[in-house]
Amino acid sequence: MNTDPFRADVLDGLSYPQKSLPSRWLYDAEGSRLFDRITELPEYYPTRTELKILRSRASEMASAIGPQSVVIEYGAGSLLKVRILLDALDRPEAFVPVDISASHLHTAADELKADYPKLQIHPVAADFMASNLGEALPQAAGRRAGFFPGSTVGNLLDADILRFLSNARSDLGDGSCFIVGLDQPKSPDVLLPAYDDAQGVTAAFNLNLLKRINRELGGNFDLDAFAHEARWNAAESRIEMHLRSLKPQSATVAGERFRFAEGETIHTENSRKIGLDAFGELAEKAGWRLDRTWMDDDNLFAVMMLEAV
Ligand code: AVI
Repeated sequence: MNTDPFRADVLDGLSYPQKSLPSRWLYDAEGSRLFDRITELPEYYPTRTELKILRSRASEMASAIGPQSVVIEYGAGSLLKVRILLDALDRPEAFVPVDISASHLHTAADELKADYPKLQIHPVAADFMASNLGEALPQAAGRRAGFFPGSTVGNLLDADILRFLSNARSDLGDGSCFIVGLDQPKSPDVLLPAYDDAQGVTAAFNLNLLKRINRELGGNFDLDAFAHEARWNAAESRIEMHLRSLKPQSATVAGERFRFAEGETIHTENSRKIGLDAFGELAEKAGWRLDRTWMDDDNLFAVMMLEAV
C-alpha cells in the first residue's frame, strides 16, 4: 500500500464535486520561496503590519512574559519575528523552534545561535499541528511562552484551531502564556489585492501546487490551462484561493484521471479573517484566556496575549 500522505490527499481532494487540496502542500522549497516574496509585496499588508506591532510593543510583551523564559515558536520558518521578542526579553533562557522543514529549521537555528550565544536553542523538526512537545521542552527559571505569529491560525478550520490550542496548552503547561498573530476582518478592497497581487507572485505560489503534483506524483497538469483566483467569501469571512480550469480538460495524477469542466475550480486555501471575540471563544474552549490585544492604528492586524487558565 502507498502511504505517501501528499498522494493520498491529492487523490482524495480531486475526487469530490468541489475539488480541493489542503493548503499545507503549497509549501515545498519553491512554494516557501514564493511565500517569502509574498510577504514583501506592497499589497500584502499582514507581514509588515505585524512586524510594526511587534517592534512597537515588544517591551510590553516582554514584561508580560517576565524574566528567564522559554520561548516556543510553532511553524517557526525563518525566525525573523522572534528576534524582536528575544531582543526585548529579560535574559531568555531557551528557545524551541518547531517546524516541519528540518533543513530550513536547522539553518535558521544555527544563524540564531550565532547571534544569541547565551540562549539554549532546541529545534524540533515536526508538524506543529501534530507535535507533542511535553518531554522536549527545557526547564527554565521563568515562564514558558508560546509564539505563533503570521496569522497561520487563519488557514485552519475551527476544529483544527481548537486541537492546536489545546495541544499547546498541555505542552506549555500551567502558568504559561501564548502570543498569537491574527489578521482581522476588513474590506475586500484591501483583502483581494493582497491575495491577487499585480506582479503575479501569489498566482505563481498557487500554481506551484500543480507543478509539485506533476513533479512528485507523475501528474500532467497543463499549467497554462489553469488560472489563479482569489475570492472573498463574506459568509465565512475568508479569502479563498482557487485554481480555475480555463477549458474543458482532464489531467492524470498517479495513474488516475480527473476531468475538469471549463470554469471549474480546485479550492487550494482558506485564509480566514477571524474577529477577536470569535478567537477569544475558541481560546477559552482550549484552556486559554485572551488577556491583551495589540493592534496597528488601522486595526488591520492583531497580536494577542493568551494566558493559561
Ligand atoms: C501563511 N498564511 C498566513 C498566508 C495567508 O495570508 O493566509 C498564506 C498566503 N496565501 C496567499 N498569500 C499568503
